[in-house]
Amino acid sequence: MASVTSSSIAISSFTGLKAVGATASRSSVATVKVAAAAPKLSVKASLKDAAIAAVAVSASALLAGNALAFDVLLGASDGGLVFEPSTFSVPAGEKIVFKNNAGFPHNVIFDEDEVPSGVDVSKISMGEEDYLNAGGETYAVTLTEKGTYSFYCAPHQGAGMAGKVTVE
Ligand SMILES: [Cu+2]
Repeated sequence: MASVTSSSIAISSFTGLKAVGATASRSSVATVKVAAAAPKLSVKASLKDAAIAAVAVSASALLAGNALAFDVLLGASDGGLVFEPSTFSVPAGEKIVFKNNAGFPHNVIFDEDEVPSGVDVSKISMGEEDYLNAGGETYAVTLTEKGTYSFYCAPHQGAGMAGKVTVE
């Protein structure tokens, strides 16, 4: 378990940096709204206020932590041995958080034959012998190479617990 925990922390802090960059583009949207909502201010004052608003947006996004993450449940609430959703798309660089929900233990293993060329599955997978044993435990990963990735849960691969993510 120790290796799972340390790996999750390392990935989380790495994606924290990514979140800052991603927030910058979203902040520009907020800037437009602020300027439009304050027509009586001079142009100079509007720009200053907008800059302050942009900083506030960045800070709140960082505090939210998972604001830019895509969540996948491990095990359906009715006990089904599935990923929920099992097929999805995320923008390159967005954190994917796999969260233990039911029917655990589960894990997340990427299939070396079904990832974009050049991707090292050992760097994005949990260990075959590492499991999320309790409800609410998470495994986070960030995929930066565009393409389609197949993954499965080692204990439940035979039961069909598998999924596919397209990184766009
Ligand atoms: Cu499983």
